[in-house]
Amino acid sequence: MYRDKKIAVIVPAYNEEKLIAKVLKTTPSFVDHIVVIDDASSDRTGEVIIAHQGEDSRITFIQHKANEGVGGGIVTGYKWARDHEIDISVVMAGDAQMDPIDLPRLLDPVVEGKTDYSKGNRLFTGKAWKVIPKTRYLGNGVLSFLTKIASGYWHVADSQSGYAAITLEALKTIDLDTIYKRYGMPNDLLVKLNVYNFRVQDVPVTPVYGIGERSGIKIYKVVFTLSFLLMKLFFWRLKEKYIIRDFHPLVLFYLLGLFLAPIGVGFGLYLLIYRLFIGPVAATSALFAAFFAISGLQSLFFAMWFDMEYNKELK
Ligand SMILES: Nc1nc2c(ncn2[C@@H]2O[C@H](COP(=O)(O)OP(=O)(O)O)[C@@H](O)[C@H]2O)c(=O)[nH]1
Ligand SMILES: [Mg+2]
Repeated sequence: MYRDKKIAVIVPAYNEEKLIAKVLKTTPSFVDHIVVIDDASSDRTGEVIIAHQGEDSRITFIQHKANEGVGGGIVTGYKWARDHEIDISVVMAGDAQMDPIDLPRLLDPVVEGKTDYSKGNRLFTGKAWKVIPKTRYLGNGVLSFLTKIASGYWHVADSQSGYAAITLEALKTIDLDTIYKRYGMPNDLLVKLNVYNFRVQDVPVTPVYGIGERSGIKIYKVVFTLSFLLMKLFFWRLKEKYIIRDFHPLVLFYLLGLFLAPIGVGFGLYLLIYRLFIGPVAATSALFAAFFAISGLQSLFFAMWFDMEYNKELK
C-alpha cells in the first residue's frame, strides 16, 4: 500500500534474462503486486522470474504464447490490474531503465487526485542530452511534437517514456483491446486518454542508460511507422472528441487548413522559383497562391490554438 492505495507494478519483459532480476529485487516494499509479462522470450527470462517467485510472493507471472510486442505485454498487465481492482498501476520496463526512486514522485499526484495519468519525463534534467543516445533524443523530439498534435496534450513531452502511473478508473474506461501492441503504445494511450478527457501530467524522472540494456528499437523505422500511426490517431481523435462526443468548429479549421495550406505553400514555392530563375509570373497566379497559403496556415494555427484551449484544464 502506498498512502492507502493498492499499487501494482507492471513489467513487460522480452529476452531480459540479464536485467529482470534487478527489476524484481529493487521494487519498493510499498508495491503490493508485481505483474511480470514474459512475451514469449527465447532466453531464460521465464526461469529467472519463476526462481524469484519463491522469494517474493508479490510476483504474478504471466507468459504469452506468442510475442505480441511491448504494448501487448502492458495491456495484459493492465487487464490483470483492472480485474483485481488495483487503485494505481505503474509500468516499469523489464530492463531496469526505470529508477524505483522516482516511483513515489509518479504516484503522489495520482494518489492526491490531481491527475489520472502521471508520466515520467526524462528531458527535464539537464543531463538528458548527455545520457540519452543522440539519435534517440532527436527521434523522441520529433515523435513528442507529433504526439502533442495527435493527442491534444500540448503540455506533455517525452512521449516515448513508458514509465507512467494510471488510475483504475482510466483502465476501466478505455477499451484495452484496441490499444496498439508495439512501440507506439504510449502514444496511442495518450490519444485515448484525451478522448475521455482524462488529466495527464509529466513528472521528472531520471534517464537510465548504459546498464547493459539492449534496445529493440530501430529508430528510423519506428519514427516512420509511428508518424503514420499518429496521423491516423489524430483524425480518429478529432472525430471522436469534436464530432461524436461534442462539437467544436476547430475540426473545420483543421480540414480547411490541411486542404488550403499545402496547395498554397507548394504553388507559392513553385512561383518563387519560376520568378527567380525563369521569368515573370502572372499576378493572378501569385494572388491565388498567397490567398491559399495565408488562409490555409491561419486556419491550421487557429485549429491548434482552439485544441490547446479546449485541453488546457486536462493536467
Ligand atoms: N512484452 C514485450 N516486451 C517487450 C518487447 N520488446 C521490448 N519489450 C520490453 O519493453 C521494455 C522497453 O523496451 P526497449 O527495447 O528496451 O525500449 P527502449 O528502452 O525504449 O529502448 C523492456 O522492458 C523490454 O523487455 C516485446 O516484444 N514484448
Ligand atoms: Mg530499454
